[in-house]
Amino acid sequence: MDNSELAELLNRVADAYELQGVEWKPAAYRKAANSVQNLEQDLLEIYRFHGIKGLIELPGIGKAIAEHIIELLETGHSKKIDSLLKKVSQSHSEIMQLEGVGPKKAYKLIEELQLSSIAELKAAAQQGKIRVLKGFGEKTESNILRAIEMHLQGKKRRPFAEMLKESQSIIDYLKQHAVPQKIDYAGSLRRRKDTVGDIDILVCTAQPEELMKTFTSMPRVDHVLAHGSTKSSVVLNNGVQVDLRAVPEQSYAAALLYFTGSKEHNIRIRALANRKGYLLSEYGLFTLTDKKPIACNSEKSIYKQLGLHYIPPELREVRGKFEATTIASLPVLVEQADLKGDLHTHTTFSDGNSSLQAMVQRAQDMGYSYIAITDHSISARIANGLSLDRLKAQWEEIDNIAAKFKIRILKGAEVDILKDGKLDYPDEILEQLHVVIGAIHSSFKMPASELIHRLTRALLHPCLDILAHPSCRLIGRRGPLQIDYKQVFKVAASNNKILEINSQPSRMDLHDTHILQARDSGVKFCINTDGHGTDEFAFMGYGIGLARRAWLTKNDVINTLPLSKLRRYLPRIPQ
Ligand code: DGT
Ligand code: CA
Ligand code: CA
Repeated sequence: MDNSELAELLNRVADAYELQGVEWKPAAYRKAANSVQNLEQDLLEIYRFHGIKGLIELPGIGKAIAEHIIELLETGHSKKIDSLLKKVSQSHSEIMQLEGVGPKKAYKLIEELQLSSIAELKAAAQQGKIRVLKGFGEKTESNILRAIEMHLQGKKRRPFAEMLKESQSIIDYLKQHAVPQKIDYAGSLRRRKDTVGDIDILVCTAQPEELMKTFTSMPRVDHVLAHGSTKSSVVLNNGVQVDLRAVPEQSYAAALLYFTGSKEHNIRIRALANRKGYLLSEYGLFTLTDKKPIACNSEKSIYKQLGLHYIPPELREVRGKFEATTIASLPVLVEQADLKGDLHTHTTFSDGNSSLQAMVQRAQDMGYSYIAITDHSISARIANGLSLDRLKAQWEEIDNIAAKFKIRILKGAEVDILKDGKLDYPDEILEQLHVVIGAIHSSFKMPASELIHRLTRALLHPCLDILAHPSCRLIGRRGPLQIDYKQVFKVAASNNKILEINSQPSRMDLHDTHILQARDSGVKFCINTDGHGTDEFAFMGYGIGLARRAWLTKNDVINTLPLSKLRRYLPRIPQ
């Protein structure tokens, strides 16, 4: 059982407890699942070398859960978990996770309609069988239908981070077992799109047959869609499709360009090549008249031959901006090394997995010069939000440890934007916080006009600095707030409020097209991890990818500024 399989199982245990109305356990199992999912190392390996102690040291895993995990690792089964899951099938979990359904409604639907799959639920909704149930109306029925559609779509496209990890493990496997000369992932993954349909991998090898055989017989392959000497496709046992292409060395650069896409970028660049007297294909760059190959050993040299600057994969989309990539100079896109700090992090004070001190230490080790500690506010009960007393205790702790660190620790909070747009701490407290991040965590389905009013009121609060994960979507689970974003961007821009680009794999929020729109309205951004443990600082790269796809430079992102200049945007930071 590998980490992903184990994490999925732990999540199902959480679902099962949730369906039964058990308190606390669902959150505990979800925390453990999250922790396992984010591990770099194989859990089995940790257990082998460090025993149960190694497991308990991991964030979110206590003794009881560790014991179940060991049983699973050793035997593939756990008596308690097996009997629990008998009552809750995979489909039940899926029904429960539909947007707006939740455990209580799911339980009722499953019992009263005797459901065993999402397809049956869909049929029931289409036949009007849901609206007649007590507590469900016509509106709920149509909401459920919409949620099912989104779920089915979400199944097709997966979060970038999950697919990146998947592709890296396949590349590692192929490197270990087949020794390719060159190997890269391409497609939407290389363009760092927020969701990825399938994984495309390109190789150059002297033994394509052997490599293809290694690929199609990898242990995680569920079935093979195609098997050839230059092209194979498989579906892994988690449903992810992987396409592999093998090309000769002289075609590698052109093939990488081709399979990186996007399709629309390819079409434009090919047309441009034609206009300049060339033929560009996945096999190489040739003269148009006599088809003579022009040696190009990198994508850069192909672009150069066509009179273009190197276009980073993130910009290879069509956004009415292709022409911009062909003229003068391209912007220097923001990159990880530009960031001076993270302005959205959680600790064990609220729902984080690592202590305040551990978070600060890791941020310092990463070379940051500041970190904002932004635990949840009082109303966020599920997230263990901080009462005023506990918030003040946190300030005290920050003051006590500050001298131990070179990095500056900013006192912040992720403050709930309540239904009426008020912020969840009194003004005299907000005024003492160096960083106030406002966030919507409930009532996502209010009418658009009320949502806009709610957000506007929050953005007009003099103490609100940053709007966290502005669209509130969860990839594949909850769609973005249904509002006219331009209105929000306008209010943010004219009041100097910062929009967050949240790097959590399931959020990736704002989405790139919204970032482009917001920037055109004059908004500045802040790329944060919203990290709930020291291992989550590594998520920053995902947010950077989104920012780059939206053409952001260092100047658009406030956390590239040194502390002294950051005060321009966060004026309550003391000297
Ligand atoms: P995805 O998988 O839906 O997230 O998106 P992509 O962009 O990875 O698309 P995919 O996997 O269908 O194809 C990989 C790349 O191969 C694509 O970005 C560009 C190239 N490609 C595929 N089909 C065509 C085509 O019909 N024409 C051109 N010009 N390029 C194509
Ligand atoms: Ca793809
Ligand atoms: Ca593909």
